[in-house]
Amino acid sequence: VIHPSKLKSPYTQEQVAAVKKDVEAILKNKDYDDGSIGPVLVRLAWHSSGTYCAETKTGGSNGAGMRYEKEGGDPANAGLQHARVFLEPIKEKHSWITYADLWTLAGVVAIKAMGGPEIEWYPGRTDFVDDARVPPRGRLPDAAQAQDHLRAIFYRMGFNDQEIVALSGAHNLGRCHADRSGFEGPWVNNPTRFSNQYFKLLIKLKWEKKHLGREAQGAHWQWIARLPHMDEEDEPLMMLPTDMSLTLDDKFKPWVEKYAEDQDLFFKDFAAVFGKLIELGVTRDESGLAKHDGKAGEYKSA
Ligand code: DDH
Repeated sequence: VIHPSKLKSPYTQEQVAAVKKDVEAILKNKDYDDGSIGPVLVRLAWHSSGTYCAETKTGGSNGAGMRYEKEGGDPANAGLQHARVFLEPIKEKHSWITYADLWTLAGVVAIKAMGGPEIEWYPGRTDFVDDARVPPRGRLPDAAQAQDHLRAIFYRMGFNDQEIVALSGAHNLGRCHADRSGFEGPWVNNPTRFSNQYFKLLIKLKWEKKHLGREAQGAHWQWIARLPHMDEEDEPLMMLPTDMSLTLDDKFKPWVEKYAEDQDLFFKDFAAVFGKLIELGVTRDESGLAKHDGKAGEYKSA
């Protein structure tokens, strides 16, 4: 099976560079959240990929199933319509790019622009023409749960414990919105700058349980804490039950500690694992285009 870098690209390098430039240009947005649409673009790339099931070879970013109500209307994807709407003018301008490629590329561009690592991205994803192959709901993680659930969800995609912790470091970016997930607040004090701060704070701060009283949305409580310089009126930082479970597990915790100590190691591992995430289920043929039957096989190495 051929590595995607060796396959024919459906787009020229100039075309890809033009889309990257246009994504970079829309990231800063003073009217949105913390001044950047970067975090929600990263979440779009992740949620479009994170439906993958290695056993049945279904789900994943190929197909751009979130355009359909079946996937786009999944409560787990609440809020991602904003990300898709932000990217629409870029899709209109560069109509040759598929949604599946655009959503994953935008996530990679956003991570880099927010100070994160360069992540390898390969083109060739194709869009479904109807919703027949859209993966079932319920494949994305539920933040109210703990380690066992994280393992069930991420092992299904083919990730190991180290990769689960590295991927979770994406919560350096962005925030929770009460009207989207039922949780609220940012994980770190500079949520538009990619770093290993999330791991440092997970270990260092004294986290307290805060009840949210939103049982209807499934969110009962989250963890909150403030940095020494923060006032009582300042919005506190937060951790989801799943985030905290990384520190309560013998296999996960050593990785949290390593990434808290060594930002270079975190960047290197994050780049590798995010690159793997956006390739899940993308099986291209010799023309460089991904099929929807999962038959073209998976590449092993370059
Ligand atoms: Fe996440 N995430 N995520 N996450 N995520 C939320 C926001 C963001 C979980 C739950 C939530 C990953 C893993 C997990 C980002 C990236 C990644 C929100 C808040 C919840 C809840 C949504 C809202 O209210 O707007 C859970 C649970 C897991 C897990 O089980 C590990 C991963 C792997 C990534 C990734 O990108 C690799 C980003 C970025 C955000 C911020 C979005 C925003 O709008 O800001």
